[in-house]
Order: sequence, then structure tokens, then C-alpha cells
Amino acid sequence: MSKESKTKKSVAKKATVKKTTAKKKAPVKSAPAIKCTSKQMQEAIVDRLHKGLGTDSKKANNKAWWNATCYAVNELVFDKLTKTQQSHSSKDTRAVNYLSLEFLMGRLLSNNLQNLELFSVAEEALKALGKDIYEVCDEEPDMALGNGGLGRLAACFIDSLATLGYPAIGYGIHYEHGLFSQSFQDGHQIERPDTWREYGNPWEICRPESIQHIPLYGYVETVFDEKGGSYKVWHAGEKLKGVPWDIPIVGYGAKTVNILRLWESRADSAFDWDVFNAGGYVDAQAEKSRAETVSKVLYPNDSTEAGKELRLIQQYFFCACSVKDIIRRFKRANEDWSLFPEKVAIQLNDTHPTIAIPELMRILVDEERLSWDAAWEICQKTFAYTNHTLLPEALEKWSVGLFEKVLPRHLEIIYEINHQFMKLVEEKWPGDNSKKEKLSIIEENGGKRVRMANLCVITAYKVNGVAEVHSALVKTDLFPEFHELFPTKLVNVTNGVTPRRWLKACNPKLASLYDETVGVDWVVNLDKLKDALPKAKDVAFQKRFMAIKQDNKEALVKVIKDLTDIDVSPDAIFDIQIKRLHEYKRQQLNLIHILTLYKRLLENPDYDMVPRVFIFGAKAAPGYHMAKQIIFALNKIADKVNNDERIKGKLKVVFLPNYRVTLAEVMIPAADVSEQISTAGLEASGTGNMKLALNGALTIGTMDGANIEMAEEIGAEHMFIFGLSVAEVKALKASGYNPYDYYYANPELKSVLDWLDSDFFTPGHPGALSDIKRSLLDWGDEYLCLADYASYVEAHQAIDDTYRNKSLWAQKAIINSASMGKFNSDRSIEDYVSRIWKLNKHPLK
Ligand code: NBG
Repeated sequence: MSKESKTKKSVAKKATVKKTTAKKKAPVKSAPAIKCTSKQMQEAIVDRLHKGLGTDSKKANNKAWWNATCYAVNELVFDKLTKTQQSHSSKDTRAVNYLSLEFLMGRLLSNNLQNLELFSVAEEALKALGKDIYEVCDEEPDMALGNGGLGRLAACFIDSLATLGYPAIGYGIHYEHGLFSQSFQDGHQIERPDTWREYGNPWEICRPESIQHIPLYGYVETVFDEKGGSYKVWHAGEKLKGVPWDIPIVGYGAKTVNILRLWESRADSAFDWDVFNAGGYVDAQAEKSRAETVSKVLYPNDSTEAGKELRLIQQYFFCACSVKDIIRRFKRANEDWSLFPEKVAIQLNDTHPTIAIPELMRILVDEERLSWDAAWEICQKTFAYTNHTLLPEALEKWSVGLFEKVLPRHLEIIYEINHQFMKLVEEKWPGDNSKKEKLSIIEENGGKRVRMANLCVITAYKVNGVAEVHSALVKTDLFPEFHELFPTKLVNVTNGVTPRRWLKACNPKLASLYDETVGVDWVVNLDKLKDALPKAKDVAFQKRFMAIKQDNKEALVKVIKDLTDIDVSPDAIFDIQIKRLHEYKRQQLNLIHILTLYKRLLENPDYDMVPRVFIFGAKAAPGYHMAKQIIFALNKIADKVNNDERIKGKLKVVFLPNYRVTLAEVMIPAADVSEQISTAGLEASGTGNMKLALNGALTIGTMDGANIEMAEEIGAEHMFIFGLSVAEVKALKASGYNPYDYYYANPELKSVLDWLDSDFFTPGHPGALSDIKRSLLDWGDEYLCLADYASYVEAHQAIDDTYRNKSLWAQKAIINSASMGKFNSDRSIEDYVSRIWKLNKHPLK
């Protein structure tokens, strides 16, 4: 068995321990939306084993049982899917088309069963067949078609759209390999390809009837017509075939089943038969494999421009397929193009799908022969754009040369859009060339480049940030001039997470406690959790709440042991930081605090602290040196700390390999402390912060992203807020920040940083961790770790003090969890609908 599959096994096996005991107290619920008895489910599963998989219940392995169960569930879903699609089509409903290069779905079986309210039916059915549902669910590979928050947000949003009954389609890429799988070798991150659909995927349906053909490269011809007019024809140098795969998205209660449509790239013609027959076996395959490369891998990078031709082609490929598909659906019921914006909303999830804008212009002007102005008006009323980051390196720019080569016609269109827009800028700020330079879609200095964010803001009818503070910074810092030009365009929609996956499914015991305390409706109305607030001081309730936490911690203890062979005690504080590894997220600040505690313990073996386990989960982009160094350092520190008997187990450090949705589902319910420690102003929102608090963790965090709104809801006194505010960060940077000032002023900090230069953690290799020190001193400490260090250490001391008072901690944990109503993705979607999409609900009766 591969290590990876062992990893998967253990995660769910331990989760099994946790979940099976959860069932007992659940109150009786309303009848599920789809009627299916345990007997019927059994029959369907066995039927699939026989007729679909050619095996039987004696021979079948767990993979076959998983497959058969998925098919049995899908059969129930297909009916609803067809009915939903028929109803949307016959009513010609307005729909949102959510274009995203990433959908980080995780596993679907348990989620779909939960949303169909058939989990216990399936559990019973499998039990009667001699199978454990958790072991069966555990066979499912994560659908990891995303990097982190942005992709997971897309997954939560399509869950909410379906739950709320809104017509919506998610469009993305059917990557052959999702985010790489991570392991550690001597502490270093090793990346291996992810193989989520090596042997097929029971959830997806291929739709050859909706294949699209996508041109690339070539040249543009101007054709003159008989009336003296002219139009452009793009003669492609190459064509790709886009094959759609549909994944049903089951809303909670199954009143709506929307689809996620993922495009796979193939060669336009299978392969060259004549060349093959002439003996050119390899050459005959060349075009095929080149074409398939386009949907081969997800770029493992969520913050920097990949800068590769392939990435641009990926973006164009999926946008072009999606736009054509949207137009196909529109044309089924409409002839009048002016109705297009009434029927279609296209949401661009970050700038990655921006190329959809010139693509729609191209089709309208060149193919449908609309006037430029009419086409432009349609585009301006159709597209909306979500900005997910202020980091300058993450704002996509493509070289004009590359564009010209791959998408010659689109570049012309972009130039024309820019030309028209520059007139507007001239009207507003006559003669002001610096404004033009700043707002132009084309960046002139240092090699011409196309600024995708500018194209989005110029076109979109609404642009949103993802948390209040982020949206405010989008207005004041990122796009101030655009805001002046278009004062109503920039809005906020605070992110949210789906309570179905992130509470009901991942923490069944807490979910049952809430069922009992506030009623079962919290699943679709998370504000209901507030009704549990009066119980925060009730000692009996506190005990139950914390007993659940303890059980979840015990489940995680086993997973940690399985994956890393490290022993940790469930009585320690579980302090968790889970997110992509990035310097702005400051895992290195966490690291230097861990060293501080370790040093204190070595200097004074009686140092009084509540035992603490620091647990990390994070993947680093393969080309990001510092991020990989931080992983390496944490692993090396873990080796040392965990094996140092002098500190009597008071401190443990665990870096779990291959962090992904499935691992998150076990870690989040077990957290006491949630680390949300980005430099203020840099984390657009965060969504892990929401999931952790919802499951009863207390946040140690900066006033950044959604932490600020969480503090408003929870009460800052129930969190551990530290560090510089956005304004203070700006002021410090403006005054000339020098990390050495902090280094010399704080002997403890100095000694900890100097430690990194020794070979204490890397015996025989002094300096192996020095880059971390250098980045925090000589390279300027861009993310102000040293400036926030003292305040961070103090906040951790407050955690220690508070945790000693069990009842007070429990009270705060309950307040945190029960105050998270606002941060559910149903609310986010309702905000999108009222502020941007203007959709109507069309659930099935
Ligand atoms: C990320 C932000 C997070 C935010 C998610 C979802 C990108 C480009 N941005 O703070 O860093 O929660 O988007 O909005 O991945």
C-alpha cells in the first residue's frame, strides 16, 4: 500500500472512532427529501456491484464498495439533476455562471449523503451488508482541484447556491492532477502528482454532446464586405477540443441539483492515422499529448503569476469553452442579444478567468456581428469580478508578446477596450498622463504587459472584495482612481463557509448537541446557533461541549500517531495553524514563538506552562524557497523538541503531511487555538479562521481580514488579538522599518534568532536554518514578524492563563462557536444575489 493511501486510511479510520459514537443523541429529524429505505439502498448498492462493476459482495474490495455506493447515490441524484435542469431550462431562468480556475471539493460521498439527509440510511444499509460506512467513505480520493482558500470558497459557494435553490453553474478545468501530494523527506517537502481519478470517478458524467472547439495561435484577417464595411476573422493555428464533465452539486434537502462543469482538453482530431500507419508511432501521438497537457495539472501556486504560456492557454481554454456553453444555453430560448445580461451573470473568481471578457467581445463582434458599442454594453452588464488579494505579485499580468502569439485577436480587442477607456480617463483628468499610465490595461514600463485586474475593473458592473477591511483597502489602496471614476462599482461581500461540511459532517457530535439545543434548522440558518449563547455559562453544557472537543482531540491524537509516529496528549492545548505556507501568513512567527517557549523550558525545566501541541498543515508552492525552508525548519524543530526528555512533554510540534480538505475535517474539530496571524492588511479574508471558530477554537489573530468581523460578532475579549493594525503597519513602513531595532532591544528574541544560525536543530549542518533569520533581519522582514513578536508572545501567555480556568475557556469556546452565524456561505451567497447577481430562487417542489 502506498504511503499516501495509508495516510488517507488513517485519517478516516480515526474519524470513524469519533463519528460512530456521535449518533446516539441525535433527535428525530424530518423525513429526507428523497425517499429511500435502507433496504432499497442495500439493493441499489448490490445491484451496482453486480451489474456495474462485475463483482459481488463476497469478492468486492472497499474500493468497489465505495464505487457501488457512489453509483447508488448518484442514481438518486440524477433524477433530481434532470428535473432541476429541465425546470431551469423551461423557465429560462437567470443563472450565475461561476468561472473559477479552482474548485477544492474534497470528498463527495459523505457530503452528498448528508445533503440528501440519507447518511444514516446508507450507514444502516452498508452495515447490513457487513461494511462500515466510514471505511467505505475513506476510499474516496480528495478532489483537490484547488490550492487553498480561493478554491475551497468556490466549493462552499456552489453548495450554498444549490442549497438556496438558485440556478447556477460552476465552470472550471477537469485537471488530471489536482494539487500535488506532499510528503517529507528528512524534513523537506517532496511533491508528487495527485492522482484523484486514476481509475475513473463515479461522480462525473461525460457530456460529449456539449463538446466545444477552441482555437489558438494563428493570425487575424480583416475581411471587407460588400457594403464597404469590414470585420475580423481569426484564423487559428491550432485547435483544442473541450470535453465537459459534469458533477452534480446537491443542495441540502435536494431541492436543487446544480452542476459543476469541468472542461478536459483533448486534441481536435484523435491522432494522425496516416502518420501512424507509416510507422511514425510517436509523432502520431504528439498532437494528442500536447493538447492533453492543457488540462493536465493545476498550477500549484496561489500567489504568484505562473508566467507560463501553458497557464495562459489553460485560462483561455476553459473560459472559451464556458462562454460558448453559456451562449449555447442562451440561444436555446433567446434571439435578442440585448436580453443576454438579463439571463446571464458571469462571476470571475479572481482575475484568472478575465480572458472571458475579450472572448465574449470577440464572439459578439466578429461572429455575431454586433456593433462594438452594443457588444461592450452587453459585456459591461454581464461580468462581475471578485478580488481575492492585494499582494502585488498575485495580480496577473501577461506579456503582450505572449498574448499576441497565443491570442492575437484578443490582444486587438483589449487594445480597443483600452483605447476607449483612455478617452474616459482623459475626460475625467484632462492631460494627466500619470493617471493614464496607472489605469491603462497595458503596462508600458519594463516590457509591455496586459494588466488583467484593470481589464476586470473597467468591464465589470460590480467588483467585490471578500471582507470589510479588504474591500475598503481595494477602494483606498488598490484601485483608488477606479473608485473615483466608478463610485458605486466596488462593493464588499464577506466570505463564508458551508455549515454542512464544516460542522454537520466534520463534527457530528457538536452538530448533534446543537440539534438538541437550538433545533435542527441551524444547518440552513446558522444564526440559530446564537440561541445556544445563554448556555455558555451553564456548567453542565460547558462539560458536554468540552467533552466533545476532547473526543475530537483524541481522534486527532490517533491520526497524528499514524501519520508521524509522534505521541501527543489530548490534555495539552491543541494549537493549530492550517493554511498555505506563505511568508505573509507568518508561520515563521509561530516558529519563533515555539523556539521562545522551548528556550524557556530548557533554561528552567520547571517553567510553568500548560502543555501545548503546535500542529501545522500546509503545502508550499514548489518554487517558493522561503516557504519550503519554513517547513524544513518546523520539521527539524519538531524532531528536536519532541524527543527532548528534559522538557517533560510540555511542548510538542507536529507538521502533518499532505494537508487537504479531508485532513482539515479531522483537525478543525480538534483545535483549541486557531492561529490567524497574518500581517494586518494582507490576508484578504481567511476562511479557515471561520471554520475553526465555528468548531469551538479560540483565535489568536491580528486585526486582519475576516478576523475583524469575527471580533465584532464574537467580542474581541473572547479572542486573543495582538499586533499592529492596518494603519500601524502602514505608518511603521512609511517611517522606515528596521527589524534590527527589535532584535537588539529584545534579548529573548535575539537569542532565539541566533539559535537558528547554530547546528542545534540540524546536527552537523550549521546554518541550515539561517535563511529564516536572514529573511527576518538582513532581508528586511517584509511581513513585520519582529515588530509583532512581543505582542504575539504576550497573547500566547494570555492563552495559557485563560486555559487554566477550564470553565472560562469552555465559556469562550461556546461563545466563539455560537457567534459564527454571519460567516456561513449561505449568507455570502444572499449578499452576492442582492448586491450583484439579482437571481430568483427556483427550487423543485
Ligand atoms: C485568497 C485569500 C484569502 C481568502 C481567499 C478566499 C487567493 C488569491 N486569495 O484570504 O488569500 O480567504 O482568497 O477569498 O487565493
